[in-house]
Amino acid sequence: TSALKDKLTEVVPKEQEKFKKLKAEYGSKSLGEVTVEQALGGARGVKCMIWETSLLDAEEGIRFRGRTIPDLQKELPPASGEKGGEPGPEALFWLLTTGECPTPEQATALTNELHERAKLPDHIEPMIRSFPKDMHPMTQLSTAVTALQTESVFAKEYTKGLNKTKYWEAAYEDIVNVIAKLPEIAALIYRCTYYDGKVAPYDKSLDYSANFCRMLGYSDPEFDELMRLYLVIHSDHEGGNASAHTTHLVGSTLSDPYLAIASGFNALAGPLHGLANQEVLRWILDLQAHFQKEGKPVNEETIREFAWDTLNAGRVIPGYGHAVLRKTDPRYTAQREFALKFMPDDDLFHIVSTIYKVMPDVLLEHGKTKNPWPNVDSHSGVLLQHYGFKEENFYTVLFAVSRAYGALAQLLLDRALGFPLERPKSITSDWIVKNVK
Ligand code: FCX
Repeated sequence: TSALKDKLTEVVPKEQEKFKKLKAEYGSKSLGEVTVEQALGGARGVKCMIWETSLLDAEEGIRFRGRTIPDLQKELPPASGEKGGEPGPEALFWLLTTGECPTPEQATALTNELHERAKLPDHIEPMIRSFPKDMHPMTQLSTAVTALQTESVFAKEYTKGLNKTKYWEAAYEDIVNVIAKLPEIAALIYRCTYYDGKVAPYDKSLDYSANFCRMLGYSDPEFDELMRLYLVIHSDHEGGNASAHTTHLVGSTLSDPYLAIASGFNALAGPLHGLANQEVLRWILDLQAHFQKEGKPVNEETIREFAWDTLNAGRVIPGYGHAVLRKTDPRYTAQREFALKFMPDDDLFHIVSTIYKVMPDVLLEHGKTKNPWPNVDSHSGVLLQHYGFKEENFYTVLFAVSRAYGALAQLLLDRALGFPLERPKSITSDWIVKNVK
């Protein structure tokens, strides 16, 4: 049984009706023009995709189904069951897919459903164990999830001749199954790459995040809270970002959810996107080591000097700038608040705070980036380090586990709403010269 699937069976026909009306009423209206500059510039600001689960405002940041991160912290049930605790990604997934906040019972029902679906098929574990230790964890993740595609209900049913009206139901099975299996896959990659390959037994009495932490090898309840926060805030950032968009695009070919999310993970693995979190941490550690060697303190002046060295070498400052945001990312702020509460005296946190003081001015003076403020990746690594999670090459895998919740919630809606194959029009430079007046 699935409480969420039952709920979606009520919600989906209403959503289908809503979209039918939307098309009839607004179908012929314009969403704005597209300039040559936008076509050359990575389609920034071109409105041509529907993404129901979240919306990004340049000034205010992300809202999930209309809710800010502080709203989620108030309105979603805490995963630990303790008042004031962080909600987990299960409760968020309920909200993203149905548009409604779950009751504590509904959130728990989804946690249990995920536990029931978590077991990996036999071929995955030996495959991960056989990967070379120097294969990047994101490559391991994407390969393992692609190999998990043997389990796709959508692919099997489609081959048998699935009726279009049933697409979402088959997609639901794959989507919830893949989310359920990610913690063990990620934990296997982590334990095999950096440790003895032993993964703690799966504990169904815990919520998704706490069980994930145990399998990774962490048992501090504070770290569980951090993991819940982490998995919630990295999940969704509207549809145009590379990992979400890739998942949506690949899924639009009716490639099944396993293949679609593995493609999204490959996009997340780029240094301008999710991989920036590992780059940030490296940048901070390099900075620390550099000035230690020179016998200088890490302060506003030396950070400024190091930032200019990076910029003058033709590199970007990781963790700063954004394609849409024009203010401090509220996902950064949520992590900063966590740090102020749980680790106000941490050395690396102080460095992150000092970087925050000086970097916007440096980037403004540099004069290139449209957004001199920090993004989500600027803070996450330092929080993980505090709890002993030091392997920065793995950080993007945590981002990926979270991103699966958001990108797959929308993928479910894509199939429920009958969204077609995505196929924007491309043009050549000659076409522009000939046709654009
Ligand atoms: N440091 C130095 N230069 C930067 C910069 C930064 N942090 N951010 C932007 N710029 C530069 C760009 O490289 C570009 O230079 P160019 O004209 O020589 O090509 C110029 O400023 C204009 O870019 P802008 O329009 O502001 O930014 P884009 O939309 O093109 O790119 C990203 C957005 C996020 C890719 C860019 O700000 C960047 O490279 N940041 C550093 C990497 C990073 O933190 N990525 C994570 C983003 C996000 F939160 C996530 O997906 O996880």
